[in-house]
Amino acid sequence: MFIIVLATRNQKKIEEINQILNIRNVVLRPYHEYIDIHIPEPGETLLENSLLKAEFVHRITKLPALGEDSGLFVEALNGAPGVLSARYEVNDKKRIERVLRELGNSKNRKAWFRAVIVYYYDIKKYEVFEGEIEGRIAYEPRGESGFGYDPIFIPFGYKETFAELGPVIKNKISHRAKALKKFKKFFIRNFVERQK
Ligand code: ITT
Repeated sequence: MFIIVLATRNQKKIEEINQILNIRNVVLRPYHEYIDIHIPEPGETLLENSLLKAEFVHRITKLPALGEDSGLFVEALNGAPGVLSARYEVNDKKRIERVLRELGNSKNRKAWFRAVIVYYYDIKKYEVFEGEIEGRIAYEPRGESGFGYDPIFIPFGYKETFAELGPVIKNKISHRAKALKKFKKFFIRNFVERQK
């Protein structure tokens, strides 16, 4: 059994990563099973934060680690909340209210989610994977599923928000799904097929 430690405390992210990755003989374990600490995210980019999380967890556990930093970027807000998505307000409800308030009745509602994943597998050895999905911001929150900004994000080509579409569709098309699929390909090529 091959263990990969997930460098995230976000339970919803953990569920999504588990549903999307699903690699035979690979077990994903959240890092709080090894150490109970909050990893700070002081970086100015998703990559900096993702790398910091993955490297930290690898150093502590000595196991391969997967870091993920993501965010919602709104064009009319000059890319905000962006890398500050998790820190924009104290909870999801307030974060959503703030985005809707700042956007007001703006006709330009273009937005995109972005995820940067770092697979840190040995000292100074890591690989980066990115995924993005474009869409627009709804005028009010809709739907119950998912987390974060899902109730106000309508992916391109759909009328429903991520929170209305639910996990089966979201986990096929999301920023996280795109980045994780690239990782899965890399992982299978380099760590599974080589052992055959
Ligand atoms: P970890 O750092 O422990 O992984 P976190 O929630 O703080 O958990 P990030 O720092 O990567 O994660 O912040 C990402 C934030 O961006 C997240 O809290 C949401 O507010 C938002 N976000 C990212 N992906 C999202 C998604 O798929 N759906 C809705 N919101 C998302």
